[in-house]
Amino acid sequence: MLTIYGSARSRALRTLWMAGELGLQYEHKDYLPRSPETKTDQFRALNPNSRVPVIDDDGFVLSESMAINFYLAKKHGKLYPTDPKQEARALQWSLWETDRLDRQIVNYVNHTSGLPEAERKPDVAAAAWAEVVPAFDVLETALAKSEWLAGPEFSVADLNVASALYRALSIDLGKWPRLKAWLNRCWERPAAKRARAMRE
Ligand SMILES: N[C@@H](CCC(=O)N[C@@H](CS)C(=O)NCC(=O)O)C(=O)O
Repeated sequence: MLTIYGSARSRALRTLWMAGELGLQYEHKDYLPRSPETKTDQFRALNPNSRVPVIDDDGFVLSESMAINFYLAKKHGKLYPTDPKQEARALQWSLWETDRLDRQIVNYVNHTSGLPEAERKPDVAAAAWAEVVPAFDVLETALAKSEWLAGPEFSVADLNVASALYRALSIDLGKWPRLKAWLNRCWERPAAKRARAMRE
């Protein structure tokens, strides 16, 4: 039995989207980040970082959203590039996103619209945006060469990067038309819509 720990209002959104793509049955422990459930000894035994998502797949416990999606896709033989070069490309984009965009996009959206006005810090938003813009430029250039990030079709690479860019759906992406079209293509998938509905 697969158990997914983490609310759709967290990075577990990525895991829930992947589970939907693969048609998996799972138990959902709908824990919010920093909730009391994530501070228990029982949860810390699963993830000493006290963070979500975490999965327990018949006793195989794994954290880190990108790694979880690679594992699930590979195990179930779907959305996983079998060619070693495309597999490496999928890893490249997932690691790149974690480094260049994961926190930056959250900081930008939180400090421009997400947080209550009194808690927003314009300097944090500006610093985040200064990193988001060149990263979006990189994606725009890559998507001019290929419709998908790792190979000829939608894969774990697209799911990992597009799911992490959930908050970019509320940003004006007019400067990056290919990025905008790709993001919409990804989020129009039925499993993406179902995951999104769990959050909104
Ligand atoms: N790199 C980790 C990040 C996990 C993470 O930071 N999760 C957030 C929720 S989106 C969390 O649980 N935060 C709790 C905290 O900051 O204490 C991943 O991608 O899974």
